[in-house]
Amino acid sequence: MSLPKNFLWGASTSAYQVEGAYNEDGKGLSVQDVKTPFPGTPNFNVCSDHYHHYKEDVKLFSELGLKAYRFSIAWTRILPDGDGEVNPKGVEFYSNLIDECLKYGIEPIVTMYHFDLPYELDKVGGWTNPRTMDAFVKFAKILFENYGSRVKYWLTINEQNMMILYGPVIGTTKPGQEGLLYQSNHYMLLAQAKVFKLCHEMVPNAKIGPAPNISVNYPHTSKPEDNLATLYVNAVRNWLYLDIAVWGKYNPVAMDYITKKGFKIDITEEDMQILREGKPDFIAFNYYNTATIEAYSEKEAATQGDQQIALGDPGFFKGVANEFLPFTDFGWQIDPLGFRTTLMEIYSRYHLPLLITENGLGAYDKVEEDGSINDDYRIEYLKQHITELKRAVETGVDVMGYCPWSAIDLISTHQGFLKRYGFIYVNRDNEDLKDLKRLKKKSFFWYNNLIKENAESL
Ligand code: BGP
Repeated sequence: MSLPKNFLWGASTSAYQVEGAYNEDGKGLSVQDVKTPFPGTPNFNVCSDHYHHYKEDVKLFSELGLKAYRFSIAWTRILPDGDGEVNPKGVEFYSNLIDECLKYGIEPIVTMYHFDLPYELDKVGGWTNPRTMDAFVKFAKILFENYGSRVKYWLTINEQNMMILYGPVIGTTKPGQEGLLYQSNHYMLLAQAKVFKLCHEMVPNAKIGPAPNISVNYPHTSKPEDNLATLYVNAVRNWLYLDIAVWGKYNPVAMDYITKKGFKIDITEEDMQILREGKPDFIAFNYYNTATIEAYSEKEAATQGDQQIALGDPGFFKGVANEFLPFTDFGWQIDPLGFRTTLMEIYSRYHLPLLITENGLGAYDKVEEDGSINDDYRIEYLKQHITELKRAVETGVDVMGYCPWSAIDLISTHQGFLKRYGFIYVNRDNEDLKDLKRLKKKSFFWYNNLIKENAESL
């Protein structure tokens, strides 16, 4: 079974993790710029300094053979305070980046918002305030006006579900806002639906979709209670977001959880109309692994997690280790078959083309004396996942492209530069910026070859 000739072999980054230049050329501050980094990890001021290296980086992406580059636009470069004056320098930077991609025949896939809410909007309540929803629509309009003729693929919000479930870890939920979590979620969903509609009106040839983090999870045992707990996790983590994006309907199981947890949401009939009217053309999603779930008694204490280590919610569900799956060096389980299952399940539910916008292995990479980086573990991880992707396609799942995380090393949300994902090594660490030199890893040459042969060998 062959993948389509126009398959979007890509790779991903996000603005706040790769660009640096956090206060240059008129950029405003985002919540990521002002947050306190995890102990031992750097701030986001320089990152991989992609802002100043973008020409060199895009040239490397073309040598890598990328057909697509998925990056995000820093809202605060375009609108420094979130919804006021446009910053022409910011507009120019992404215009140049897009042109640079197109020059090499690389399709830009643009995420509008990847965890970096403008700080000025955060100060007035962030997503708890409907003003942020209007600001996002205004921001999207500026992007369509400026880049609509050149960008064919748009993604609205990266991992909205993870921002809701793990907001304090990602740096997107402030203490005191917890009770309004699902009200914020509702405003984000409304903003997204409005932007879907706006995109179709303003750039009818472009395609747009959501970009949550989706995985279909397992009950730990065949105990009916574990199965029910898993149903809740899948609804709260996955289907809540996709049912609204695609059908404009709140998932009833997720709604039951939201209500029982005591969250209040103000939903009007007009809102539901907006949600029904905004339709995506495809579903993009990030996949790192699955979770394994047990029932969780109300009497037990809550457990912590991160985007990929399932949290526990007393009375509903608890994430436990899956005894059949290995772990990465950073405690995330590795589940290529779960990737196939997830692709098949999403496609069976929604019948829309799928685009993988993140998947990859965070690891400690070592530069050898001769400058080589032998990341065979990353090659193995990607090989296994792409093999399962092909098997999903064989069963009839429509997959548009695959953009692993990440095109180039960048700052991880938790471990800074200790945990690397890129095909291209960036010579810096958590303490020292060094020379920021770019080095091709072994996985670079492997991926380049895989793209050339359209993964026929897998
Ligand atoms: C996803 C985010 C990315 C990225 C990735 C890896 O949830 O969308 O921004 O950071 O996870 O996570 P980490 O950096 O924590 O290893």
